[in-house]
This record gives sequence, C-alpha cells and structure tokens, in this order.
Amino acid sequence: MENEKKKRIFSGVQPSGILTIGNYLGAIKNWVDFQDENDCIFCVVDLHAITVHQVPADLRRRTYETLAIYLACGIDPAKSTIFVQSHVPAHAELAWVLGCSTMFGELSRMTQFKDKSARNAGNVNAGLFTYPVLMAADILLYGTDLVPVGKDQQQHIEIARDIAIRFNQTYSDTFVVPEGFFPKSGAKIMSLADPTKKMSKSDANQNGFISLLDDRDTVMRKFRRAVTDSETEVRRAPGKEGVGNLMTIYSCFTGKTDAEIEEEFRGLGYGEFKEAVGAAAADGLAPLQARFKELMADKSYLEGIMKEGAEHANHIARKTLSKVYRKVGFVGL
Ligand code: AQP
Repeated sequence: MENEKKKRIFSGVQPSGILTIGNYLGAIKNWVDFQDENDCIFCVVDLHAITVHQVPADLRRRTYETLAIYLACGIDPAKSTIFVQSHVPAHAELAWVLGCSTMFGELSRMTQFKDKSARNAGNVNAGLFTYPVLMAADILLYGTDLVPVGKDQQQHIEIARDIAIRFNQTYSDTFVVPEGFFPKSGAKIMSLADPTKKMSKSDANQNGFISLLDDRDTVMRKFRRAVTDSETEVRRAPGKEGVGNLMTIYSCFTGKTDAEIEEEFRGLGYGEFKEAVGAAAADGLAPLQARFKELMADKSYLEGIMKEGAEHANHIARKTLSKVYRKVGFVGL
C-alpha cells in the first residue's frame, strides 16, 4: 500500500568508460536524494553501451565498476533496486515492440545519434540509431513517473513520452507517461578542454573530463589546464563558457552561489580560481574513491546486489511486457 503512493524513479548510466563528474553531478548525485521518499530503480545500461564498440573484457570490468560507483555515491541497495540491464530480457523485447511504433523520421532528428555517428563514423550501426527506443523501453517497463538525467538526455525523454502516448492511443492506456527531472545546477557539465562540448566519459581527450576515479594530482592538473579565456575576471558571461563551467563545478561541490564565488575570487586571477575548483572536486571525490576501492575488493557482494536487483526488476518488467504482448495481439501460452 505504502509503495503505491510513492513515485517510481528510473535512471541509468552506460558502463562505456569510467564515470565522470558530469555523470555524477548531472545524474547520480540527484538519484541519491530521491531514495528516501520514492520507489527507485537504477540500472547499469550495458545493452546501450555496445552501440559503440566495447572491448568485451573492459565492458565486463566496467559493469562491476559502474555498480560499485553507484553504491560509493550513496545509492543504497536497502532502499533502491540496482541491476544490470542485460539481466532483464524484457528491455530488449519491449524495445522491439516499441520500435514498431517509432518513426524513422523522429529517430533521425536525435542530436545524440548525429553526434555519436560523427564521432564513430566507421560504426554507424542500427543500435546507435534505435538507442532512444531501447531507452523508452527501459523507462516504460517500470511505470516510471520521473527520470532524473542530465540535459543531454532531454530529447530522449521527449521521444519516450511520444512513444508512450502513441502506444496508449493505439492500444488503450498501458504506459505511465514519464517526465524528465533535470537538476538546477550541473545538468550539463562541459568539457574542460572545449567548453562548447559536453563532458563525456568516452572523450578521446583525457584532459576534457574528470573521471570519478582520477587521483588528486590528476584532478588538479586537469583543472589547471582547463580552457578559459583571455580575461582574468571570474564571472558568467557570453564568451566565458569555460569560466562559467568551472563556476558550476565549484558550486556543485561547495554549495556556493555565483555571487559568492564572484566575491571570493574578486581581484584574483584564474590560477587561484582553478586551484580552488580542483581542490573542491578532489575533496568531494576522496570519500567516494575510498568506498569504491573497498567495494571492488568484494565482487561477490556486488554480484549479490546484481542478482537481487535483477530478480525484482524482472518481476516488474515481465508483468508490463505480458500486458503489452496481450494488447498488441500476441497469443499467450
Ligand atoms: N556532461 C554531463 N553533464 C551532466 N550530465 C551528464 N550526463 C552525461 N554527461 C553529462 C548524464 O549522465 C547520465 C548517464 O549518461 P550515459 O552514460 O547513459 O550516456 P551519455 O549521456 O552519453 O554520457 P557520456 O558520459 O557522454 O557517455 P559516453 O561518452 O559513453 O557517450 C545521463 O543522465 C546523462 O544525462
């Protein structure tokens, strides 16, 4: 009864690299806050990861690492369901059905497809194109009310809503129409090497991102090299995207407002500002890294969480899938 009143929250991250502070500030940090009042399901979306070529051994290791990062960031298996996408076959099965009511034209408009196909010109595969359909299946399988994600996923949330509405209109009410949740600060952390580009864990330029597992020296070095501008003033303004991005990161790790940050660094150069941002990020990541190390030393604990999560997720997902199969006219046995 209690669960019926709670909102269902669903989100996930691809194990396509070591997660960055972009993934953390834009997504996972906000998931933690939802856990007490809501019914949360968090997934390691390995099916999505193979839309870009992954070395199998790396993908396997990163799946454990991503799960350990969720836990180290404060996702609590006693409060939330945590599972690996490929352990729940209904994701791929529902994606097929939803793909049959998703238009080629609407998928062609997805900016992430355009970006990723430009970056992976030798591997523009069908999975990369239909990625948003699988993401719609992820969300719709669980009757999700709210999807906490970064700004880059807004277009994918919108298409998931369109797919749900279209299916409901064609086959009668079946899916909850989900809404995106975007944090006020940190919804789009930009690359440190090119502040016009989103920070990404698979960026070929290591200086563009801060990985959650970067040690203190690396964090400090990357922030020192961060691209800014030819002025010296710490403030947000057009043409100062690099400084604005550093202010956002500093604010997320310290809780300070823009006005407080401007005041703190008035009359000081970018050098001191970058040192402070680096130190705040390194301090913020240190406890998470310590916990991550402990978790990775206990694979069987991680596997236990995966198993329990998969059981619970499978139970919910199969029910939704059966309903969908019935509605579209498949014969049940
Ligand atoms: N730079 C970012 N700022 C804020 N939020 C971000 N997210 C990703 N980058 C930023 C959010 O992190 C969650 C998981 O993303 P994902 O791994 O599923 O895919 P992605 O959005 O494509 O992330 P990456 O890091 O750029 O991965 P790769 O390099 O593999 O493509 C999502 O909620 C996303 O919004």
